[in-house]
Order: sequence, then C-alpha cells, then structure tokens
Amino acid sequence: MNTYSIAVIPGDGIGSEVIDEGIKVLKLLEEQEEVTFQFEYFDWGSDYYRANGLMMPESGLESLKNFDAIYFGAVGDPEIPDHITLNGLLIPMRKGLDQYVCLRPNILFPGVVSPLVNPNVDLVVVRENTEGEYASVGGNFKPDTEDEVAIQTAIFTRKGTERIIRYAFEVAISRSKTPKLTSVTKSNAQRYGMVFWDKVFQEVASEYPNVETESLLVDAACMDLIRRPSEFDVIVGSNLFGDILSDIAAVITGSMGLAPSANINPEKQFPSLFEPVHGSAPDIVGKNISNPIAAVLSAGMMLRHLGESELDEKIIRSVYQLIEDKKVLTPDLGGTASTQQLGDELVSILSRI
Ligand code: GGG
Repeated sequence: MNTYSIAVIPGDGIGSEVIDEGIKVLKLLEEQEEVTFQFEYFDWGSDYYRANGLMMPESGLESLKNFDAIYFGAVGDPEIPDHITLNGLLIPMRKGLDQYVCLRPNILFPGVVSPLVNPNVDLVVVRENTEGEYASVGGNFKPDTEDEVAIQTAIFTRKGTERIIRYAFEVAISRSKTPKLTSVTKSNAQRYGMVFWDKVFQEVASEYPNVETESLLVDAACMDLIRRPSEFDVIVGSNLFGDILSDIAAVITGSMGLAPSANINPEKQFPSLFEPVHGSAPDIVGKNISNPIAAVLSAGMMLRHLGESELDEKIIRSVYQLIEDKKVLTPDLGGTASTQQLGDELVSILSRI
C-alpha cells in the first residue's frame, strides 16, 4: 500500500473552503483504494503574517522538503499588499523547491457556458515558474523623493529557458499524435530576454521535428485565445506571460473555479505543489459559494504526479458526471449549491465510479 505525506496549506480567503472539499475527496479515495495519506496542516498565510510579521516561518521551506507533495489553497488579503503576500509565500516555495514547471490545463466541460460563442477549449499552458519577470531582481533608488527610480529586471537563463521549453515539447508529445506547441514572447519590444527565448525555442524545436511549432507575440496570443482557442494545444511562456495567458484560458472555459494547476519539480528532488489557479477571492469569502472543482482537480494532478494516475482519471470522470448532471452546481456555473454541497455530490458520484 502506498502512503503519501502531504503538506496542506489552505492559505487565505476561499483557500480553506475549497481545500476542505479536496481533502474530502482524497479521504474517500483513501477509504476506497490501496492508498493512504498523512496530512499535516500549516497555518501559513496572511493571518500568520498579522501575528508573526512573516507569511511563513524562516524554516518553512526546510520543513516542506520532507513531504511527498504540497496541497495549497490561495494567497492574497485585502489588508496586506499583494507583493508582500505573494512574495512571502507562493513565490518562495516555487523558487526554493525548484518547481520550475507550472502546468495549467484548461478544458471546456460539455454543458458549461463559456463567455465565448461555441468555443472548443482543450489546451495546456506551460509556464516558466522560477525566473523571468518574477526573478525579484531590482531595487528602488531615492525612494519617496521626486527623483525616485524603480528598476525591475527579468532574468532568462539558458538552463531555465531550455528546460521549460523542452518540458513543454514533452507535454505536447504526450497529449497528441499530431502535437503542436506555441511559444509566446514579446521579442519585437524585449530585444534581449525574449529574443533569447525565441532562439532557444528554435534550437530545442530542432530536436522535435514531429511537433508543429508556432511563435506568437503575447498580444496576438491573447487575441487568438479569444477568437480561435480551438487552435491551441500546448502553450509555453515566461512566468508573467504564462500567468496572464492561463487566466484567459481559464476564464474562457466558463469559470476560474474549474482551472487546476501543478507547480512541478520534474526531477522529484523536492516536493511539487498543487493549487487551483484562482486566488483568495475576498469578494466571496465566507459566503459558501466558492467552486471547489479547481481544488479537487488539483488534488487529482497531485495524485497523477505521485504515480496514481488512475485515481486522477476517477476524479476527472466524477467532475464530468457532476457537470453533466447539472443538479448540484455552485453559482459560478449557474447553480445554487454551496461549496460543501458540491463537494458532497462529487464524493457521492466518486463512490459509485
Ligand atoms: N491559488 C493561486 C493563488 O492564490 N494565486 C494568487 C496569485 O496572485 N497568483 C499569482 C501567481 O500564480 O503567480
């Protein structure tokens, strides 16, 4: 029997609401299958910051290294600047645990209403997750004076660029017999980092002659995600562009509440982190209407990463069934169900699969 140790960090806002439902699903699988979990909860996030002046303890990363995986909710609080919350919790975990792949699959489930007319969406955004525009290199010169200057530098290393592009080619091959990979940059304006990315993309592409490739500027890619989403299969982009493109890709599938993600260290030298794409959603926190599907699908991605792909398949099938039934849906999907009711319904469907 496989046992996995999971660090659970619900974080801020609706994080704990949706993670509770994900844990419910994992506990059902535990009852049903030959798998067990050892969950350990960490109260890191904005409340921890209010009490301790840090989003997580200084030894936080070290303690996470002992786990098989991290199950994360959300970060962000209206009372604390976003650059403190994000840079104090999520970004240090991605960088410190070398989770250089951020995998964000987006599917338009049959029956879900997209803001677009009749789109067909089944794509994956592969986002570079440890450097680029999120490298935190820069500084302020003469702050709070009339001469103040802010410098923010994006970092593109050969190692970092090559490995994410190569990973994206492998994802493309694993998804289709006629794989296609779109690389997104802004090399007409960003003449060093992004031109370098394009060069590395060409080099790595030569190792994958059977993959159709395309290079788009980020503005064109944003437009095309709206007007021809069906033509995308796998998209690879820098940290910032991957973040923006994956939000567009999520929202055209009908709700941010359906989009899961994985922050992966492919070499498994460190634990990977699994979280819904959505944030802490302070506008709906406590209303019990948050959609837990993205968190549940993220738990499925975690199981797949741990080698339990058949359990991920079961979770995905139960989500398809729940959406097809149209009986228990949260308001973002046109229903009236609460977060817990949707979670209970998923558990009930899953117990019959
Ligand atoms: N569960 C994802 C989350 O809390 N996201 C908040 C956020 O601001 N994310 C930015 C990012 O993913 O880089």
